[in-house]
Amino acid sequence: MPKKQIRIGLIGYSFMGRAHSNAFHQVNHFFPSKYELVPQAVCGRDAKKVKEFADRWGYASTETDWKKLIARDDIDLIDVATPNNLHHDQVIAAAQAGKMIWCEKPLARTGKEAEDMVKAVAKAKVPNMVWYNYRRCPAVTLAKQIIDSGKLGKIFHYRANFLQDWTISPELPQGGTGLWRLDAKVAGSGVTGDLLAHCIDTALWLNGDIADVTAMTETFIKERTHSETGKKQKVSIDDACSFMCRFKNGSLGLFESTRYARGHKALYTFEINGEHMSLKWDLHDLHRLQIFDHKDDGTERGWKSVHVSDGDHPYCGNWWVPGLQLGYEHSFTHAIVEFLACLDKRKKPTPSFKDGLATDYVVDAVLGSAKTRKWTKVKQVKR
Ligand code: SOE
Repeated sequence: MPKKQIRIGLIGYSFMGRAHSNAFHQVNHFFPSKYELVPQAVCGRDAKKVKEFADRWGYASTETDWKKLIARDDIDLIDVATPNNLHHDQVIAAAQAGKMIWCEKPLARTGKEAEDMVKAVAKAKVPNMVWYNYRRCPAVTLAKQIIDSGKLGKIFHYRANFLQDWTISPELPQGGTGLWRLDAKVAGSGVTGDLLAHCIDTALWLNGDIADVTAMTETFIKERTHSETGKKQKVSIDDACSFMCRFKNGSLGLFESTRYARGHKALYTFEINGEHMSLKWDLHDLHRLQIFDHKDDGTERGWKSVHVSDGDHPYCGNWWVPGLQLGYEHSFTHAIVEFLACLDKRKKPTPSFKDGLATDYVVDAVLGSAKTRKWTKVKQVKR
């Protein structure tokens, strides 16, 4: 039977453009389904660079104006892999053109922007997904399955960190290609929207919604040269953020993120403690899930480190033989696998834009609380 083609128009071709493009190819090869993903066109402002990218990653054509890309009728799905300030307009235009949409995280710079995007896809009734890829690491998906089985019992604690160290030098400029994450106008916020957003998305998925938060943020380097203007300008992103929260299920949450933890490159860790069982995960060792089960025999009780690579572990059966581990890039492939499975069953894919909005509301509450120094309620999203 001929496959149903999904012709992709990618906007943006940097770090995430590569991560997504790699996933398109891997899905076709490793997770054959009734769909075939076709890299139809890629869009970026620099015609020469975008052409080089298209040749390397197998895109049939290029555009330098995203509005033209969205207007094309040979594109079924728009994949937004641009800096955060562009998500809002690109997503809304894509929805109005009736395209399916994938959007890089965070969905938007603020909850307000994300609300517009959620409304646009609801009105257009187009399938949508935010690239919160860490949900789709096999060990994290396994944690979700174990939690959903009820084996943990009542949940008491959830804690997560995302630690990096790449902005410690005061000489590092802010703004422009590669460094827009340091420019609040473009990024929306610093570590809260960039890194904690991942931790929040996973937490909402594993442990349910957050009711309220209390937070503190710090900007350690107050001024940096802007790479586009060449001028010293105030830094208005949060360099570090810690927050406490209450989940609606009664458990307590503790989150920390910084780009000033010397020695840590992308140390995303989470731990969940239940009445009977605890689970721990670490992005630097992402193919392992640590499990402590109090129901184990007393003499043999202890933390076990499960190498998540067996055929019956999530997604693993489609890859290599047991024992050969998967990495960061596979999480993007699995995100698409889930999207296609939902498309096939006419179900709404996740993480959806509504899920993205829920995370943006937590980010807003965290940043708001850091300013007011007060406990702040999180706006809730009906899902
Ligand atoms: C920041 O350094 C960053 O690249 C984030 O933007 C990504 O979302 C995260 O997965 C890794 O770190």
